[in-house]
Amino acid sequence: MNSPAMQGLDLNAPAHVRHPGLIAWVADMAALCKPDNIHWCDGSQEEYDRLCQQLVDAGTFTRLNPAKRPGSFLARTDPSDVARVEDRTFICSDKQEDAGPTNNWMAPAEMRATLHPLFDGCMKGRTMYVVPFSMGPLGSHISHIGIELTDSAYVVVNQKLMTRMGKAVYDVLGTDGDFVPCMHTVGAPLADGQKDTTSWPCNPATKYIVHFPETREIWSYGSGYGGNALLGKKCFALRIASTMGRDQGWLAEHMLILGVTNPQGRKYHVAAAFPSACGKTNFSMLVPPKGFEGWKVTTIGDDIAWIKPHADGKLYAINPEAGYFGVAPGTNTLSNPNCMASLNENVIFTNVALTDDGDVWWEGMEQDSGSKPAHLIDWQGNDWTPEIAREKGTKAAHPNARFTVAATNNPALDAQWDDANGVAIDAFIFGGRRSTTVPLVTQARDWTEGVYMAATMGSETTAAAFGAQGVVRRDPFAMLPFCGYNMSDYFQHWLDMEKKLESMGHTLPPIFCVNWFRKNAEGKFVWPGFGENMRVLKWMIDRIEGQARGQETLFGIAPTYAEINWSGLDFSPAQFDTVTSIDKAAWEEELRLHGSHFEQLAYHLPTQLLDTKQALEKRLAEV
Ligand code: SAT
Ligand code: MN
Repeated sequence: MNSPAMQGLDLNAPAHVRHPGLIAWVADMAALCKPDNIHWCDGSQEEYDRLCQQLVDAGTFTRLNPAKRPGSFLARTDPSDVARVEDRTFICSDKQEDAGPTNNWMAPAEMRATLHPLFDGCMKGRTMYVVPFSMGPLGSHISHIGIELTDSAYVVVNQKLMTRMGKAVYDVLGTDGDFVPCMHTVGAPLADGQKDTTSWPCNPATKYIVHFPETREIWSYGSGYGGNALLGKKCFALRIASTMGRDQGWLAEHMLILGVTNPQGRKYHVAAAFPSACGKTNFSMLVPPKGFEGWKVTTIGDDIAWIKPHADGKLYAINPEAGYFGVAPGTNTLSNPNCMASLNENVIFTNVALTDDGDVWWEGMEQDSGSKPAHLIDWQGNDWTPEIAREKGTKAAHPNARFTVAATNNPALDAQWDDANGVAIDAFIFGGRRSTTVPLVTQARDWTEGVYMAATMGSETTAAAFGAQGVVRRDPFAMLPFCGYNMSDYFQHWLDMEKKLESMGHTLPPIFCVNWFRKNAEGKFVWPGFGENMRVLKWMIDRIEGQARGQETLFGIAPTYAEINWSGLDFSPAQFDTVTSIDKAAWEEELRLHGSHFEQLAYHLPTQLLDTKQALEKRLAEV
């Protein structure tokens, strides 16, 4: 073997790493990537502080004013490296049909031949960090382990906040435990003696975010940002884990998990899927509004859920992550007071604006302070004033600016968030962003109809995200960019859960479909959202408890006006009608669109979904 020792690089594996397979893999990868050094991360606070200081010295981090944001930093990325790159993301299954029509695919051998020369020498002049992390509580039967090799100190410190990262992982791994190997490089090797000329090294020209589902490997080249680089998140916990779930009979989902406790102390757990940047973090940290005294909402997770059937026939969920990588713009004490409180200290901010007194700012914060600051340094390091913003339209913070923060900062953190057994799921919620057509809330009449609702959910694209405004992008289960295999096989996997759980003697959790985003004729949102979503959540619990009869509609069982607790909110029956009405013509068009969506997913599309569509068409014809 071409060991790094042979090239004069000492592998230096610490004594607590007792896994020969892991050590051999690190040796192979070091031989390939040719870093100057290898650092085996221990996950200690001392290591975190040292790397943060190193990032400050390199100009990647700005230390924020300790009087305002103790222990916090601002990172500014290269302007070309600000979000996940879906068009550079690949699922390299052996067969193309196993990746399906919603994923980019390349044959594994061809992809390996593409990546090999890119990774050869890619870490020259840099340190290779060995980052051991557990997705999920350490040692939980629902958890899985990953080892990320990266040449980015930014990734290491983010992984420390986002995962259970450090030495203890090696105890779980032992001498032969399974782990998902995660290779990451910013793709910017340095020649002998060359120093970085930028504080955010990356490869503006070449990026690859690659998954090999059969061998459960992740290879990421060229980006240092978010889900492209923090490989435990979308790459492992969703794309690779979804294929593990398919093979092993469980679910890896793009879902928040929350606990909701009623005034009598009865607690329910809900898992909810919404596309990225649709307010998942806000919903997971919801503060019950006026009229809901005695109710409590607690956060288990804000983005990803791993859900496994248990011997008692219930579905148990954990949050594989240990922190939040949330969108900053729009976050304020109205949209999410718990989140704002989470951000008081020990936060890494990426691409937000810097205030003159060394604090952070982003669009939406003016709602708390009453006005915009007179001067800022924007996310690209340029002067920003309200006048400049008006003239040039520049945003102070990048629309996808993020905060990284440990879950333990969240004042609403659920007491069971780190429970190795997970929490039993009582309901699923699926929601998109639709200004028309889809009502505020309905409950699927059965499991198959719920899967249908999830399979056809969509969001209207916002200009910032994906091209044209107002076009509905179907995002089944909010998994479009995250399902590691054929989407129709994934639908089948969900449908199969029904028999599986029923054979264990369990009734399945009800499935609800929500849409907070209906607009009126003037183009204004009608539903107030945020904390007021509690009213919808309570109706769901009433349904679970058999307290609300609801009414049949085309698209499932909906609340009557009288079934919602309106105490503390002025919301008229007419307004309620605007957000709940079902328009026949709009639904005829909607079902046509479901049809073309299904045509694209025709390979292996479960016939039950086509049957459900037909049943809906029949109902609609009778309206
Ligand atoms: O960058 S992440 O993938 O972590 C967040 C997102 O884009 O959904
Ligand atoms: Mn997400």
